[in-house]
Amino acid sequence: MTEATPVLKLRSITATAVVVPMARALWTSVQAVREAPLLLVDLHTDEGIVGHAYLFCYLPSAAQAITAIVRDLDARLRGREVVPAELRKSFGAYSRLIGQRGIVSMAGAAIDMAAWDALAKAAGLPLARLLGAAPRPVPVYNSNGLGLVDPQAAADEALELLEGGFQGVKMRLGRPSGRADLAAVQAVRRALPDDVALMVDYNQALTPREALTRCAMLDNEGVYWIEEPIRHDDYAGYAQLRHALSTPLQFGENFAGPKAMAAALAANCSSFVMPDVERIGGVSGWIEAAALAAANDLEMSSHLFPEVSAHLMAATPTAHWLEYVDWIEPLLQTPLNVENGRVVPTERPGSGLAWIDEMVQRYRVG
Ligand code: SMN
Ligand code: MG
Repeated sequence: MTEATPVLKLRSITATAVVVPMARALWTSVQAVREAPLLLVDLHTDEGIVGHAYLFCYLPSAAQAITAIVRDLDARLRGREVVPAELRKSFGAYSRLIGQRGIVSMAGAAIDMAAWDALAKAAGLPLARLLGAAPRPVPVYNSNGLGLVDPQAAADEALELLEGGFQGVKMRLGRPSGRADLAAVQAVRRALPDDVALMVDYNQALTPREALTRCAMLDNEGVYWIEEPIRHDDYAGYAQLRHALSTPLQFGENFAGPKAMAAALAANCSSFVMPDVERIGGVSGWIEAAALAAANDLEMSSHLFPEVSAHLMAATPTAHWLEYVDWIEPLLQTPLNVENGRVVPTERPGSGLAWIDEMVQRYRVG
């Protein structure tokens, strides 16, 4: 018999804000993102095991605000056992009055992810195995770059993004006119091999009326999915669009927890879903979301966080595509391995995150 896994005691939680230059800028319909504002969260235990997680904060100021929330939670959770369900209850009480959305819920998700990482390390298992799954290959699309650039530049960049064997790429849309978007989509589609999936993402740029016309223009252009054409919470609008289009609709990065996802599924408004681990409630929230997707026979992709998502997708019954971005890579001791268009979580214990301290110091802010 092997020795029982020790119960971990939470000693402290620390947060470190970094701003990491991105190899390829991301020109979305609303904002050009050139640097990744990340928050590294470390959960220290009395047993010496450290659980790691990170957040993508969208705005550097949000990283500072989340740091203050993590400090509150550190004071509240010190001395507790590292048991995600219990930590979640405590976080639920802490955040009930302000509400579990936005940056508050992101802090809770980071602690949940770090706790699961620590537990997996204590068990000597990769996170996928701790969740009852075998680390298995998951199809991955390259979501770096490919913003609102002119059609030729987009076509050239799309080809560059296939390096490493990617079987899909995602381009951002939301130019001033539908014709300009169409020209870019046609140029990229022509440049890509037929068997490479082309996803497109509006980042909520269109009104429901614009979306009906502009998405219809793309309906026969070999697009794999149309992502967030309209406001993320306009479920009636999504249902109407879905009815009007033959190209699948995709959304979910803005689901604020599994209950929001359940409401979207009840409205039967998307062909696919793609929750984001920092907004859906960390690993614990993801498990609930994956069960919802499975019960509804809905294919589920991941949003950002490819390292932990590789483990989560391995444990997701209806796993579809993993979204790959390389933003945190300069800080990682072991970058994610993409081979033949697939990513396989490693057999190393935990969720696969370990920081290069020197690089953390280089990009540290605040
Ligand atoms: C996205 C993610 C993060 C920052 C900007 C845009 C995008 C995606 O919605 O799905 O990758
Ligand atoms: Mg998106």
